Order: sequence, then structure tokens, then C-alpha cells
Amino acid sequence: MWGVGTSAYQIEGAWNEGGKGPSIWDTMAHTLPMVDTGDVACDHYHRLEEDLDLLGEIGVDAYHFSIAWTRVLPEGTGEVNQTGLAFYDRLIDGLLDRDIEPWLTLYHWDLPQTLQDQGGWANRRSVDWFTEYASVMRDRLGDRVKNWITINEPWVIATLGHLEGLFAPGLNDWPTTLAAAHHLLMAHGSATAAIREKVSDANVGLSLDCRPAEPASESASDIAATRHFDGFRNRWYFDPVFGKGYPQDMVEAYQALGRLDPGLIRPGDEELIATPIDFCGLNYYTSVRIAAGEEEQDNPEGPVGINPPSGFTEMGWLVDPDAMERFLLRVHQEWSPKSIVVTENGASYSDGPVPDGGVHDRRRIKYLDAHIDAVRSARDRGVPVDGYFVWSFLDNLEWRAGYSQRFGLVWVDHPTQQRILKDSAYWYKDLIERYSSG
Ligand code: IFM
Repeated sequence: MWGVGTSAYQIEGAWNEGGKGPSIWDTMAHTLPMVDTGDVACDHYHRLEEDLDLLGEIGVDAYHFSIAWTRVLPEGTGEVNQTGLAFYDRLIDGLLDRDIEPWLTLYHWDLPQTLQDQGGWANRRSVDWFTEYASVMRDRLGDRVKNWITINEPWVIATLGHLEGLFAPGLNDWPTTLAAAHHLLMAHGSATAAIREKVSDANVGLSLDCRPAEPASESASDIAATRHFDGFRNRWYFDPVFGKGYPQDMVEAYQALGRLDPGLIRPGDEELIATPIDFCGLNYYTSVRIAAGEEEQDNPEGPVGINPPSGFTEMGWLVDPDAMERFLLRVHQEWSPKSIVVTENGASYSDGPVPDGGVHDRRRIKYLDAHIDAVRSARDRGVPVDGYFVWSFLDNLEWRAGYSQRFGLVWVDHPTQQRILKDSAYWYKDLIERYSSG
């Protein structure tokens, strides 16, 4: 199954139209000097038909998108906004008309501001808020949507939003970060059960981001730092979701540093988090080399002691398809999900239109080709990878980095909103056609 993905805040725009309430990203965009805001984004809300036609032209089997929670529940809970729901009805019907399978993500980072005002994900009640929202979506769309992703990238939400202050809600506190992470995972488990309850043939999972890490040297301190980084970045999420509970070494480390509120993890919580899922969504972009002192950094200074032949994307991320293959094998061996779907993989390169009218993004094609090869090779080694989504369909708002970081298969000229299929879109179309013709 070949697809492309987007998320609501990154493409929809229309931030205050059709009865939509404000989200934490609207607040951040309007209170901080952000490079760009999502107020208009790709204006997808007003250009739905055009974008559906482009998806049809690329020929994808599946499209994953997220729902803007506050379009549907402007206050986060309570009254449902029918205009907002109608937009997603049209999107889903338009996909089905074109034989494109909808993959719906419930949460891609845009928490209702009203819920943030009550503590957001750090408040245990967020589990109930999210379950209510998931149930509204299930009841309205479950007849047509079978593929559900509860939460996208819980590490990013918890850490960049609550520890590094870079993403909404812009906080800087360890206990809040671990509380948010815990409630996000519980919310995932609870929503999974709620969807299953009423959508009998539902395919439910979550999208976990990962950062494979290697020690920068063979020194004991670099090896220990890498183990800690892996606990902080990967195991803290994969272990509980797949029934292993939180990793003991990290629980002890966080407790010793006074970061883990002793009352946070209560009896039954880990069982809820481990509610069985149908697939593990995996988001992979890059790998890192960790030296002592870098065990809790998002983007360590850079690959120490190696000279990567494949270079970096414009996000400054190392291109490392081999690490993707190794991580797929690891997911299969260590956590054994029934099925794995690569829910995000892609690269930021800024190649734009040239006088012949095309966008010749050769570096993106090379990146995608190498990573799809890695997936193929993992499958040949027995890893059950059942789908692959390119991030992203359109050049969109790359959060705090704004519109200059372009991940799309489709070029978007933001001032005019003109769309142009890049060479990578035609390349992907060919690849899909070759696969579907056997
Ligand atoms: O654009 C983001 C997306 O929203 C979440 N995963 C990573 C992408 C690239 O940074």
C-alpha cells in the first residue's frame, strides 16, 4: 500500500472559519514571533477538490491526514460543530470516490486551547477528553474510515512541547513532560478501545517517531549515553505500547533526578497503554551518533567521527536508509507488532520551479528510492511492513521552521497557492503503477 500524508495545521488554513475554535498552535502562532503561521497554510480547506484531484493524479492507494480537533469540537469537548464535521465528510467521500483509502489521524499536535487552559495533556482528564473526541469521530466516520491512527509522534508532543518549549504549548518542565507523555499513551489506549467497540473491522494503531542511535565512539561513556538516549527517545514509548511497561533503567534515572511524579503511573495505567493494536505506525527520517553529554538532545551536534557519504537533508538530518532497515528489524524482533506501516518518511529539499515549468527534485527521489529499498529489504528479511507513506503530499508549514522547509511531492507557491507536481511525484506515480501491475 503506497500513500502520502499531511496534517491539519500544516495544510488546512482557515484557522478561524466554519466555527473552528482556537488550538494551541493558533495561540503559539499569534503570540510568538513565529517565522510563519498556519493561518492560511496551503489553503487546503478551500481547495479540497483540487487537492483530491492531485492525489488521484499521483495514483496513491492511501492518504493519511489529521482532523483538527477544534473544527469538530471547538471547545474541546461538548458541543459538536456540524460545519467542521461536514468538511471531513467531503474529504472522505472524495477519497473514496477516487479509490483512495482514508487513513485518519486523530491527533497531530493541535490541542484545543480551552483544554490547554485546564492543563492540557499534563492533566489526567485529557484521557477522557480525547476518548470523547475519538468517539465523536468514530460515530460520524466509522462507516467509511477503517484505518485509525490515534496519536502522531508522542515523543515530539511531550518533549518539544513541554520540555524544550519549541512547539506548542511551549513549556519547559520535566514532570509536566512525563505527565503529558503518560496521558498521551493512556489516551491512545483508551481511544483504541473506543474505536474497536463500534467499528468492527477497524484497523487501529498509532504513529511512533523513532531515532536510531549509535555511539559516537567505542568508549564506555558514549555507549552508556547512547543507551540513555535510546531510553529517552525510543524505549519510553515503544516498551509500554507493546506491553513491556516503562523501561526500568529510565524509570530509575528519572526518579533519581526528581522528574517523575511518584503518583503519575497508577495501577492499571500500563495495561491501558498496552491495549492491543493492529499495526505500529513508524515515522522515520534520520539517525544520530551520540557522545557522552548528548543523551537527551533532539538533534545532537552532528555525526561525530563519521563522514556520511549520503549527506544531509535541508533539515540538517543525516540521510541514513540503513538505519531505517535496522530499526524496522528491531521493531519486529523487540516489540513484535502484527503489522508495521511506515506512516512518515521523506526529506526537505527546497528545489523549486525552473524555466521549463518543472520541479526537478532529484535529491528527494534519491532519498525516497533508498528508503523504499530499505523497506523492501526489511520485508525480505521477514519484517511485516504493510504500507509506506511519503511525508508529505504538499509543501506545507514545517512548524517553527515555516514554509522554507519543503517536504512535498507537490510544490506549493504559498503567495498564489499554485500547485506543481514535482519530478518526485511523477517518479512515485510510476513506482505505484509498477507495483500494482505486479
Ligand atoms: O512535518 C513533520 C510532521 O508534522 C511530523 N513528523 C515529522 C515531519 C517533518 O519534520
